[in-house]
Amino acid sequence: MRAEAEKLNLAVHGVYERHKNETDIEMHLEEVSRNGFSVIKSALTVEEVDYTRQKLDEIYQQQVDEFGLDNLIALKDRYIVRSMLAYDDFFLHKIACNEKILPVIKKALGNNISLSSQVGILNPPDDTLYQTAWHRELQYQHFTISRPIALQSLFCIDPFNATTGGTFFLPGSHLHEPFPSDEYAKKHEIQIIADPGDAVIFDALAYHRAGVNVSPNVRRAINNLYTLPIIQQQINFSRMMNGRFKDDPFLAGLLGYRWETADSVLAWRQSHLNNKKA
Ligand SMILES: O=C(O)CCC(=O)C(=O)O
Repeated sequence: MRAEAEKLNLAVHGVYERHKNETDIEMHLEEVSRNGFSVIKSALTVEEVDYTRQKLDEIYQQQVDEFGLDNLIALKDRYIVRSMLAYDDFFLHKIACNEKILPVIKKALGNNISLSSQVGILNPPDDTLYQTAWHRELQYQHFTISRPIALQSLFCIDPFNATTGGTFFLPGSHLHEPFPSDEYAKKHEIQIIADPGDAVIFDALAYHRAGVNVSPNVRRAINNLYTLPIIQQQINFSRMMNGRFKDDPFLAGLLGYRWETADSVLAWRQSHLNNKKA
């Protein structure tokens, strides 16, 4: 991709200041900064996609059995799989810490990152997802900010297209406080057309929505929300992991061990003292 970009040398007139990218990571971040989203091709191999598809369905069935389908329907949480990385390390290493995605997230957010949520979406052919309504992942928030505090990676596990109901984004919507008018949204929405294994990186303030799936098959996706640790995790992964990966400096942050609220002044001071001595 860099080689293609280097061939371009667009003529400009009256331009003093011009953005230049040295790497693909910077190019993706330029797209995220201007549009709110960027597509990364082939983040997963064909074998990894197959494994993900099968495991997503298995974990979903486990969660349905645990909580009951009627209860999930009552919560509008049907077709949603939660926290797969606590069930299978594949979802930690190959999805949340994906080697093509994580460097982009780290370049934007730094090394102190918390994973707020990891959610699988099984967009069904014969029903409509709650997520077809426009939303920001940072729900109820109507501010903009000069640099991202939360980014997402949305993995395409099945084809994303007009028939399967690929995700729609509103370009630049992370740069404006309110949701735009309905006419504007209808006119400017862009649907992601992507292959299984591709992923979309996006600003958590960018408005997006799932499309309606009119194909005969389920459209699976996985949404990871990475935030600065000033934002609370949706589900406490460190507790679900039960001490696993606590000694890994990066994963201890990603899973939330490092950001847990201290129980008392004494506990806070003690843990800071232990860190200083370590
Ligand atoms: O399923 C999709 O295409 C989008 C899912 C979504 O909007 C979400 O997880 O927030």
